[in-house]
Amino acid sequence: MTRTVPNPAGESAIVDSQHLLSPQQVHFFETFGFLKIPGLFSSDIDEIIGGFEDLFGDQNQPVWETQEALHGDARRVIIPGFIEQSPRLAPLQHDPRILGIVQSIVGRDSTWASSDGNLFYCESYWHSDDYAAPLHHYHVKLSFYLDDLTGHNGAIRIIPGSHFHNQTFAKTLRKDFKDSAKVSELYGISGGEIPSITIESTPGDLIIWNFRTIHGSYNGGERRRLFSMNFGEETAGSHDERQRPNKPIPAADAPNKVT
Ligand SMILES: O=C(O)CCC(=O)C(=O)O
Repeated sequence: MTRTVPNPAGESAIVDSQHLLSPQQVHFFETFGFLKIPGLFSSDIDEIIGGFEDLFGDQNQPVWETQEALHGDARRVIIPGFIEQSPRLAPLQHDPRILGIVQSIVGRDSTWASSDGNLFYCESYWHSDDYAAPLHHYHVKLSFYLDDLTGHNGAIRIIPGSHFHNQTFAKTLRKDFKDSAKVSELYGISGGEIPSITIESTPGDLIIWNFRTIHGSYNGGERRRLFSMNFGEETAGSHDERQRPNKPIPAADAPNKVT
C-alpha cells in the first residue's frame, strides 16, 4: 500500500505505508512531545558517521564557534545547512523513512526547514527551540546523535508535555528557565535534577521532538556529535487547528515499542 507525501522540495512523492508511523507512535508523540525510533538507521550508520566526519574534518568548511549562556559559556561548533553540503548525507532529506515520519506527524503540508550539524563540548540548559521558529508555527526536529549516550554523558533530556506551549505548566517552565542561574533559587535543585525523561541513545537511533518541547542535556563530555533535520508546517497554525481532544486511536496489529 502506498500514500502520497509531499517531499521537502514540495513535489509529490510516494511513501510506502511501511514508513508511516503507527497510530500509537503518533499518539505518543502528540501526547509527550517526543519519540525515539531505536535502530531506524543502524544499517546506514557507517555512511552517516562518515558524512558527518567529512564535513567537520574539512579545514575549509565554514563553521560557527559559539560560547553561549545556554551552554554555560562553553564551546559548541555548528555547521548550518549541514546535510545539504554533504553528498553522503543529503539523500536523507528525501529518504522514505524520514518522509514517512514527517507526513505522519506534520501532515501533507510539510516544508523543509534546513538542518544543522553540531559538536558539543558543553551541556545545554533547558529551553524550547523558539529561537528557530515562533512557537505557534509547528516544527519538528529529527535528530541523529552519533555517540552512545546516557544521562551520564550528555543524552538529550525532555520534559514530557511541555510542548503544550500555551498551558500554564509550559509557560511557567519557559519563564523559570530563561535564566539558568535562577533554577536552583526557584526550585531548590540543580538544572540536571529537574524532573524529565533522559532519552538514552545509540548511533542509528532517531530521536524526534517538537520544537516546543522543553529539552536540555547534562553531564556532556567532549565532542558530542549531533545533526538534525527540521521540518515545519507550510501554513503556521494549520497543524494545531486539526488537533482535537479524545480522538480515537486505531488499534495496532502488534504492540510498537516507541522509546
Ligand atoms: O544535545 C544537546 O545538548 C542540545 C541539542 C539542542 O538543544 C537542539 O538541537 O535543539
